Amino acid sequence: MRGVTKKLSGRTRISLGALCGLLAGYAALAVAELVSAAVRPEAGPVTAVGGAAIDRTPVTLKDWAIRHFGTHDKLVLQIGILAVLAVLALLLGVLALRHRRAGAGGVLAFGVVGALAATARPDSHSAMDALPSVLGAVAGAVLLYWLVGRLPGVRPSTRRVAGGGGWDRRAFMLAATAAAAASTAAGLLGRVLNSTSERADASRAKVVLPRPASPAAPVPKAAYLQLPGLSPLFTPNSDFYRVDTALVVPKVDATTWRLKIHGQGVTAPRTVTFDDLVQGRAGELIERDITLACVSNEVGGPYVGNARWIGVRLADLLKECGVRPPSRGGPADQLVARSVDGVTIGSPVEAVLDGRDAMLAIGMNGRPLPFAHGFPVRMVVPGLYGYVSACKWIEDIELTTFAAYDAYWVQRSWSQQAPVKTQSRIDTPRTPARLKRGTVMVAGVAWAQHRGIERVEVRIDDGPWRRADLAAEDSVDTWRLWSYPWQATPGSHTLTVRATDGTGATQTEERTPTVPNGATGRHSVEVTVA
Ligand SMILES: Nc1nc2c(c(=O)[nH]1)N[C@H]1C(S)=C(S)[C@@H](COP(=O)(O)O)O[C@H]1N2
Ligand SMILES: [Mo]
Repeated sequence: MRGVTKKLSGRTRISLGALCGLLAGYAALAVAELVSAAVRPEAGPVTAVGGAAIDRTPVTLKDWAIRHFGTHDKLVLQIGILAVLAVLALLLGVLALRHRRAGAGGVLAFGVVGALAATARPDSHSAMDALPSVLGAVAGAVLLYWLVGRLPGVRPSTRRVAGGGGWDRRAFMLAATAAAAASTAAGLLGRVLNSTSERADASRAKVVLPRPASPAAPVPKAAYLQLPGLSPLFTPNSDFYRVDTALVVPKVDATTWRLKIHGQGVTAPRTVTFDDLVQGRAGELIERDITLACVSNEVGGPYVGNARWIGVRLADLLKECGVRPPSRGGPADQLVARSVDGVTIGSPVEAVLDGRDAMLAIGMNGRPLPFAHGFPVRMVVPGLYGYVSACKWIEDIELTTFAAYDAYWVQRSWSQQAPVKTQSRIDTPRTPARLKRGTVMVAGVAWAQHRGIERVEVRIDDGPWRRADLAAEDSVDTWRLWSYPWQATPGSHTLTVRATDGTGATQTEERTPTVPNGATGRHSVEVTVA
């Protein structure tokens, strides 16, 4: 007799069936990963299904995810998808014990789902995007059919029947191990190929940021304030918050990048290259310090940062294309920016052309834009939340009306118009600090982009509002650092902050949620003094 023949207990059979399912699922994803490297990294089934899930996630759940997982929200989603797939693969494996064809067919069905998701993505321009899912599923289905066939009692081959329902355990384990190893190799190779986007990397490495025709005004020394726990005036790129829908950060080759400007009232449509921007052929290069804020930021939250941007003044470019603001008879009141991954962001044309430093940014804190922050080009408009102004990986600008088109986030219940709300945050101390009596430096940031911050006040418990010491203003578009030396007394205390903007309006006490156009309310921290 060849190999070890022995009857399997029901439970062992089920475990082995489940193992076959898992291996098949693993092989399917690995092959899909490898194929996606040849097609397009974003066409992989997990990325495609994840992207579709993000687009369909109810706003409250998305907001909750951003709040709880922050920048890890996407990782959590991917792990979730993999966990669901693992369970389904186990079940298909067990099903295949009885119905080998049905099990394999189930794997193919998942391939169809992945293929549909991949080709339906807004950034999909080719039916080729179905290939990773389809080929992955075929590999998984074939493997499942074949592996399960080596288990006893599954459409037994005449030879094994002769063996008396026994099975060749060693041969099975060898086959399973070989399948796992081959899948791992394919998956890793795919990963490596997918993570190297040589052209985009090379194009970014080659960028030499131009000298701006209009440099930023020198930052007053007194605008800086350094205290332990306090945000720096400029947020380093590596610490800058990131909020977007991209499961795979788009890696765009700057040398082939193009931006198309067209639409209502665009009398001279134009396509600009990265070189046009760098050489100043698309408008004056300006350098400005602008604080960016996310509408999903809770009171006291982390989704706000300040950077020095270099870019082309958007108003110059738009005027050259013939665009006029609505107040001067222009037909379009909405500028819709579209990114390479299909996300659209709608900004008021009036705001973009009203003299503020709206720009097509190519530099962030002295470096080309990081890929995660929109390389090669993104929009920045002071005074508007990111979701209505700061399109990353921009490739198209269309002039239209708010009546005619709802941009990505607006379709998901956020407001069409969203100027940044005046906010202030206590960076130090943080709940639940335990402090020593005596002088405690309370410090933080306050922002009201394009209106400026005029005053920041701090209140201890229910006491009177006291003026904090404001660091000097860099510009009306940047946040201001502040501090307040507090004589801490023993006990539990609540410290609260409020800001007043350049128009004299004080931040409201009323608590509103982030949806639909930004949270209001005051930030406070709880501390205990011993
Ligand atoms: N293409 C694209 N651009 C985008 C987004 C996005 O999801 N896709 N998110 C916007 C949102 S909601 C914000 S707050 C800012 C965040 O920019 P950052 O990630 O560079 O901080 O980018 C904006 N631009
Ligand atoms: Mo945002």
